[in-house]
Amino acid sequence: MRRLEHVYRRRIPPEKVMTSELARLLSDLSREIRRQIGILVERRGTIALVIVGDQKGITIPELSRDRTGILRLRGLRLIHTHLQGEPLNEEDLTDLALLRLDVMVALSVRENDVPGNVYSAHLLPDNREKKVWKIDPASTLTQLLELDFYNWIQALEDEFQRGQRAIALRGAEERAILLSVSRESRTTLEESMEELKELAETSGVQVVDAMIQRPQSLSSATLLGEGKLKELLVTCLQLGVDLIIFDQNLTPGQIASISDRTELRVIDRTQLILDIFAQRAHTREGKIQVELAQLKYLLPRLAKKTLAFSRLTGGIGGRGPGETKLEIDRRRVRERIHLLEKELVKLSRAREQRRARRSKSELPVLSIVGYTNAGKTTLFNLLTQSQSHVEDKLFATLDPATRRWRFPGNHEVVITDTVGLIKNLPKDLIVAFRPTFDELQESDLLIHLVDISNPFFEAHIQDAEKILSELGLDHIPRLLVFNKEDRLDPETVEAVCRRYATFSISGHRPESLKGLLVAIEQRLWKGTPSTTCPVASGEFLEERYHDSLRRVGGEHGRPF
Ligand SMILES: Nc1nc2c(ncn2[C@@H]2O[C@H](COP(=O)(O)OP(=O)(O)OP(=O)(O)O)[C@@H](O)[C@H]2O)c(=O)[nH]1
Ligand SMILES: [Mg+2]
Repeated sequence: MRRLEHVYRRRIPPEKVMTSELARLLSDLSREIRRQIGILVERRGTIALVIVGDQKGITIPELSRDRTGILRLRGLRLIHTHLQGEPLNEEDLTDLALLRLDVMVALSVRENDVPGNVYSAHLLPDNREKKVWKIDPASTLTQLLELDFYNWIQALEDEFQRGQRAIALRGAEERAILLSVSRESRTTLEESMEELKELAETSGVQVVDAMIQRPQSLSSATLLGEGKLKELLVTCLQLGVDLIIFDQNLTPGQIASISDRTELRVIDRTQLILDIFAQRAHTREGKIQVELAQLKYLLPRLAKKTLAFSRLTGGIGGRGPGETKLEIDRRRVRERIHLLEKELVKLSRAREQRRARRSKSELPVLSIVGYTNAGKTTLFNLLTQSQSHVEDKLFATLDPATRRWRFPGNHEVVITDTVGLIKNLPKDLIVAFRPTFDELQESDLLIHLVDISNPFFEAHIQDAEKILSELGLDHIPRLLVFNKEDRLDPETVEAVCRRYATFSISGHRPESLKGLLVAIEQRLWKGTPSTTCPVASGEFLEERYHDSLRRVGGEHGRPF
C-alpha cells in the first residue's frame, strides 16, 4: 500500500509520456500483487490517480466533469499494466473514447523483470475514412520514451479543432447531430428524419450530421449499443458537437444513461417540438400552455439527477417561453405547475365568455386544420385579408386567429386558423393546448388542408386524421383540400385529387379558390352530403363568386 501511495509522488516531465523508472515500478508492483495497475496522468505530468485493478482489467472511477462548453480531449492519459502481455482490448478502447483520453497505453509485465511490448492508441480527428481511433503497432518502452509528448498532443489538439472549425459556423446557432435508432423500416425512418431536420432548423439548430441506426436488438438502457455509443461520442468530438437530438422519444432513464455515459446533451423529438413552441408562443395563454407542457415533461425526468438536465439550463431544451429558463428544482417545478394551471383556468373563463358571445351570434364556424406548414395561415390571410404570420417553417402559427368573413349571398361565417399538427405530437403538449383544441369543437366545418407538394403528404393526411380523432373532432364534417397546386404539374395534381375525390387550390392564387368557396357554401348552407365533391365546374362560377373573390377579405375581415 505504501509503495503504491508513493506512486503519487512521482512526476513525469511534460515532454514525456512516461519515464522508465515509473514504468519499471508499475511493472514490479503489478507482478507482485498479480493485478493490473494504472495511472491517470495530467498534461503537466502530475499523477492524478493511481488505480489498482484485478488480473484482467481496471475500473476507472467517475472522473470530474469540468467542462467548458466545447468538447475536447480531457487532458488525461491512462498508462496501465497488462499481466499477460496482451494488446489493448475492447474495454481499453471504450475508456479511451468515452473518457476522451489523450492516449491509452498498456505496458506488458513480464516475469523476466524487463517490461515487454508497449501498446498504445489515441483518438483521431475528423477523417475521410470515418475512423475513430488509431491503434499504434506494438513497440518497446524505449520507442515510447522517445516520443515528444508535449508537441505531439498539441498537434493532435490543433487537428481536432481544425476539424471542428471545418463546419462553417452559422452565427451563434447551436450545432447538433441527429440520431434515429429504431427497428422500423428504413424509408419510414428516413422520412421521419427529414422532418426532424426541419424541426431542428426551425428551432435554430444547425444540423451537422444525421445518422440512422437499425440495430438487431435495441438496448433498453441507451437504445444504442456500446460500440455505436463510442462512435457517436468520437464523431461528436471530431465535429465539435455536444448536442444529440433523437428522433425517438426517450424514457427518462435512457436520457439519463446516454448523457451520463457520454457527457453529451441529449434531447428527443418531444423536447425539440416543445422548444419550438417555447420560442413561438406570444400570447399569455400560449406561453402558459407551453411552459406547462415543458414542466410536465421535465418533472419525471428530474428524478434522474443527470447532467442531461443540469446542462440544459441554457440552450435548447432548457428554453422557456420568452426569455425564461426552465427551473430545475422538483419542488419548485411542482409549485410552478400548480400556479400555471390556476392561471389557465382563469384564462379559459375569459375564453368561455368570448365563445358564448360568438355562439349567440349563431354564425357558422369554419376552422382550417392540417399538418404544419400546409399553408393554413396563407389561406386564412387570403380569405380574410389578415396579416397573420406566415413562414416556411414548422409551427409558424401557435395562437389561433379568428375572423368574421362575409360570404357571397350575404352569408357570414367565422373563420379560425389553427396550430399545425405533426406526427407524434407530444402528449403533454396536447394536454396543455386542450382548451385551444377544444375550441375547434364549436366548428361546423373543418377544412383539412394538405400540402400536395410535400412528398409525404399521404402520411401527413393520416397523421392529421389520427390526431383529429384523438382530439374528439372526427364527428365534425370535414373537407379535404389540397393546397400548393402551383408547385406540381396539373396532371399530377388532377390524379391525386381524383384519388381523394376532392379538389385543389393554391394559397398564392386567389382565382383558384372558387371551387373551395362553392364547396364551403354547399356544406354550410345547403346541406350537401359530405362525400360528394363539388369541383369547381363552369356552372358554379356565377358572377357572384367572381364578385366575392374580388372582395376576398375586404372590409369583412375584421377580428372577431
Ligand atoms: N407555392 C406555394 N406556397 C404556399 C402556398 N400556400 C402557402 N405556401 C407557403 O407555405 C409556407 C407555409 O405557409 P403557412 O401559411 O405559414 O402554413 P401553415 O399551415 O399556417 O403552417 P403552421 O402555422 O406552421 O402550421 C409559406 O412559406 C407559404 O408562403 C401555395 O399555395 N403555394
Ligand atoms: Mg399557420
